[in-house]
Amino acid sequence: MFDALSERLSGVFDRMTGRGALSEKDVDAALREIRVALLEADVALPAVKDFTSRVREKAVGEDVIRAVAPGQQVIKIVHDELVRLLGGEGEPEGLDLEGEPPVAILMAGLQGSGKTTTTAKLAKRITERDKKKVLVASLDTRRPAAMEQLAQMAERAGVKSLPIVKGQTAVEIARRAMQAGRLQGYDVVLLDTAGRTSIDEEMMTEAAKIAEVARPRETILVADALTGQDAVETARRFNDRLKLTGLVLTRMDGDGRGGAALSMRWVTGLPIKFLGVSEKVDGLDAFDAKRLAGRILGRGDIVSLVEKAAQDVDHEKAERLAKKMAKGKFDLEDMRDQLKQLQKMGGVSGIMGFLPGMNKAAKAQMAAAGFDDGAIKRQEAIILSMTPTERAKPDILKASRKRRIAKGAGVEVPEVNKLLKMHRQMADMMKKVGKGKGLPGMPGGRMPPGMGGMGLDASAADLLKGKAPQGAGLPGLGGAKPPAGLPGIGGPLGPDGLPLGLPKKN
Ligand SMILES: Nc1nc2c(ncn2[C@@H]2O[C@H](COP(=O)(O)OP(=O)(O)OP(=O)(O)O)[C@@H](O)[C@H]2O)c(=O)[nH]1
Ligand SMILES: [Mg+2]
Repeated sequence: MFDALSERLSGVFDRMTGRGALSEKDVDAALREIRVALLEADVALPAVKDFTSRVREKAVGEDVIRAVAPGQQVIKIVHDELVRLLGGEGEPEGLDLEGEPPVAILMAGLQGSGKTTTTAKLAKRITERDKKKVLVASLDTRRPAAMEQLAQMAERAGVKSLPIVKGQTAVEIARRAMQAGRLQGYDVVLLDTAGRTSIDEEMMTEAAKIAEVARPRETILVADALTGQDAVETARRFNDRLKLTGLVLTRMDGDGRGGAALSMRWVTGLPIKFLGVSEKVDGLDAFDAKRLAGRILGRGDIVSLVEKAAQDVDHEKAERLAKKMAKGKFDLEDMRDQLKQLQKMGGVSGIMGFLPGMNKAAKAQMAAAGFDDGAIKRQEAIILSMTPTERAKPDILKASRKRRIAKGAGVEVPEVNKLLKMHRQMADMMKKVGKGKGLPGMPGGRMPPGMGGMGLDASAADLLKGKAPQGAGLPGLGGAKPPAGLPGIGGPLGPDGLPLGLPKKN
């Protein structure tokens, strides 16, 4: 299931992340493809419309993280919206088993949807995971051998089933099951019902009577995911008549297109609680929207990178640095903060692949220039070998101090010089920015304050206008002229390769 959808979305994402900036047009084109992919996966049209409009709204909204490429951010947005479509974040809900025992759970659904199998699966799960005493009972008086089927499955699951008494009505069996539950100290009674080929009046009346007798805590609709939108329509109609509390989608192991699973929550508003994934009694998975979205999109790495980038921003430090920069100050301690920030983000290797404008050649160039995680660590070591006074006033660093520092950091003196030169260049640029001169190549110096490695406040408008703040926010990383201004390389700071987010100019 979802294979075709996964593949299509993967194609869309590849095209999106293969480039630096994304224009509004690019986003719309990607959304059109996503829309087609979802429709082909048989997702209900209104759900698709809602989904794409929400993604668009966010993608052109303000919540953009500058340290991450626009394409990746769109993937994260698509991911988050998919999670929402499937039922939202948070713990998988499971069943509500609260209340005075025996707690009844009523299973409903069309013929052959998997009610009996799911009843046995749930019974096993509740027995084993929730450590409850569970009784199952078949109210299926319609199909010959239906009761025996449940009894056999229950035995396989290691769960007790209500002894079969021929000739009773479904309502009578329900009453007997609840009585047995009470008298024999069961915690949970699962009631399996007869399936119909369609929802009819008789079935609904019977279901209502059963509900009256058993007072189920949960009424679960079992729906066959392979039937696509039919399953969704069935669920909607069931829900109009019975007070459903949740859904189980069966045959998720089949090769359906997945549209039922994707639209179910949106259309019915009911939580999907479990997924049936095989014919066996242990073939039941707790439903987890995040996990399923991850499986469909298959871009867990990018999603977690964007999440990490958002989390790792140290706002307070950023504020402090912004203030210092405004005064034209940027000492070695600040530079160290930047290096640390870079490491937090997974180091150079972790970030290179995600930067806009970093093609293979640029990466090779950077590697050749010796810009790697080791270099960052050495630079940090050099700064750490300095006294606080030296860090605050690097001007006092003469030959003897440099020798001491180099020794302390396990490097040669030229590397200390390189770092100092780089710091001077960064500080010079900070000063310029602080004095409001803006930076060459930066449109009007229009970069919001975003320090400590990345700002959260770049306007998406910039991203979409193609002014992707390439690599901005990372110490000298990224940009069309890759190695420029990279710590460890000591080249001049490239106009595109800003070492820091820069304060906004008006
Ligand atoms: N592959 C797969 N097969 C399933 C799953 N759930 C149920 N089945 C199969 O679907 C068929 C019907 O399942 P039942 O549990 O008998 O369905 P039912 O809704 O009780 O059917 P009726 O009582 O006749 O309405 C059986 O062959 C099951 O083994 C599932 O998650 N995956
Ligand atoms: Mg059955």
